Amino acid sequence: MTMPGNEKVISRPPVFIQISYMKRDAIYTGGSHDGDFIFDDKVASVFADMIRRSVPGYAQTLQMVELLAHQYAQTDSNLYDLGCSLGAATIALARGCAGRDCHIIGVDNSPAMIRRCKEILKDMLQNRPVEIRCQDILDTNIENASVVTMNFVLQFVTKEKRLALLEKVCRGLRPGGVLILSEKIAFDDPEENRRQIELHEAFKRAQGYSELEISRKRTALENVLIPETEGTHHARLKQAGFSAINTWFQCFNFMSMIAVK
Ligand code: GEK
Repeated sequence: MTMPGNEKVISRPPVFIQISYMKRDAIYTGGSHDGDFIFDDKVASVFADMIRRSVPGYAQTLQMVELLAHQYAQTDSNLYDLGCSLGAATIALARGCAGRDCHIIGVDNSPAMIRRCKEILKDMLQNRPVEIRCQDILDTNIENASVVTMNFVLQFVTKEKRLALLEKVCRGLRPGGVLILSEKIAFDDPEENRRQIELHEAFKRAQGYSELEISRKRTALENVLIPETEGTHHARLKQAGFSAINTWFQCFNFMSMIAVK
């Protein structure tokens, strides 16, 4: 593909976390599983496989984060990956803005994720300077930013705090900067909501998860991952100060939006 200024974007494979890090997720197969889902060592050790087999379109969102970073990253600006987990979207940002003197910052409040993320990035980005912080994204200062990604992260933030977080992101973006917001979503119509949940569960079955694993994970996430409708997201992004808001991707009850300042 040829971009403005005749730069070339090479279409690359979308799975950025190397196969060597892909230990199979079998967390919900045996034993007892009480309590809410947490991003601990056990989850971090299988996360690359877990998210790939649980989120339809995940690989596509990473591929487009790279493309969108290439399109929107401004020279001498900061690029943030909020809720970076193992750094998959951080790598996509780094690849997208290559050669533009951008500073890349990945943030996650799970020490287990951050430990593993640092190992993976050392391996995969070699000498690229990327800053990885173990911090709550509610406390992260956003400044001089041109691209911010929240790839399936806002859904874990308490509903009451979501607007203030998006306002902060918008304030920290340069004019023309973008937020890429990917989320699991809900639907107003209960019938449609049920249908989309069934389709998502069919996807998980096709990825090799058993009925037991699917139902245990559903219970564990119930109080932790709170999805909202596309309408709620668009209205909130507008209220937060973004001028152009679009959904660029949807697969069942998973969606990715781009919001331009
Ligand atoms: C990817 N973006 O691979 N502050 C910091 N981190 C947080 C917070 C918070 N308040 N809440 C949740 N997290 C990644 C995938 S996973 C998505 C993101 C999923 C972190 C949490 O620790 C976890 O690592 C991540 O957000 C969510 O593109 O598990 O569905």
